[in-house]
Amino acid sequence: MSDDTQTPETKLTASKRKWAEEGKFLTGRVTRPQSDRLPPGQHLVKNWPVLDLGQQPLVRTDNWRLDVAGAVENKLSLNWQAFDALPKSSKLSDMHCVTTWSRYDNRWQGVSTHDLLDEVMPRPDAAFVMLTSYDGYTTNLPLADFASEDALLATHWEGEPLTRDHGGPVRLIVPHLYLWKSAKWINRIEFLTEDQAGFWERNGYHMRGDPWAEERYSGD
Ligand SMILES: Nc1nc2c(c(=O)[nH]1)N[C@H]1C(S)=C(S)[C@@H](COP(=O)(O)O)O[C@H]1N2
Ligand SMILES: [Mo]
Repeated sequence: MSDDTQTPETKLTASKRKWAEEGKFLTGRVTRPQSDRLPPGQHLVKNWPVLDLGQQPLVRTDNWRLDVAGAVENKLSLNWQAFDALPKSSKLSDMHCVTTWSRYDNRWQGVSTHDLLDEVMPRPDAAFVMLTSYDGYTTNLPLADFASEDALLATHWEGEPLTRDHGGPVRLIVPHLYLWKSAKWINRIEFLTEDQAGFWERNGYHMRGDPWAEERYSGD
C-alpha cells in the first residue's frame, strides 16, 4: 500500500487512539463521597454571589469569538455559529469560591471541554491552559483539570442563558477547582507546555486551586 492514502483524518484518528492508550485526560476525573461534599473551610449559600474585577463587559453573540491557540494540532477561531454547532452537554455540579461560599446542584448546559478537545487536539506536550477573557482577566490551570468530565464552556445555568454578570454569553466551569479558575466572558484558550500564572495566580493565589486540599494561596 502506498502512503498517499494518508489523510488528515487518519492522522487525527491515530492521535486520538494514542491518547486513549495513554489514558490522557483521565486524571482530572473527580468523584467524591457525599460526606466529603463540602470542602474544608467552606459554608453553603443558596444565592449566587457575583465576583469579578468590577468590569462586566457587554459581549454580544454577533461579535463574540473564541480563539484556541498554542500547543494544539488544530488552532481554531470560532464565531458564535461555529461554537453553537458543537455538541451540547448538560452537567450538574457544585461550585466553591475561595472567599468560602459553596453552592450545590447547579445545572449547566454548554459545550463540554472534552468535545472542544476533540476538535483542537492538544499536542502531546501540552500540559496547561491559559484562559483570557473579555475583561482582560486571565487564569491558568492544568490541562488534566480543564479536561475533567464535569468541565464545560457554559452558556446556560438552570435552563436560562448565562447572564452578563455571571459571564454570559460563555464562561468556563471547572467545578472541582475554586471558582476563580472558571473564567467568565471567555475569549481565548491557549494550550501551554509550561505553567504560567494568570491574574490571581500572580497575586498570591494557588496555581492549581483544589478546594479539598485548601489550595487557596501559593504557599498552601
Ligand atoms: N473574566 C473573569 N472571570 C472571572 C473573574 C473575573 O474577574 N473576570 N473572577 C473570578 C472569580 S475570583 C470568581 S470567585 C468567579 C465568580 O463567578 P460568579 O460571579 O459567577 O459567581 O469568577 C471568576 N471568573
Ligand atoms: Mo473569587
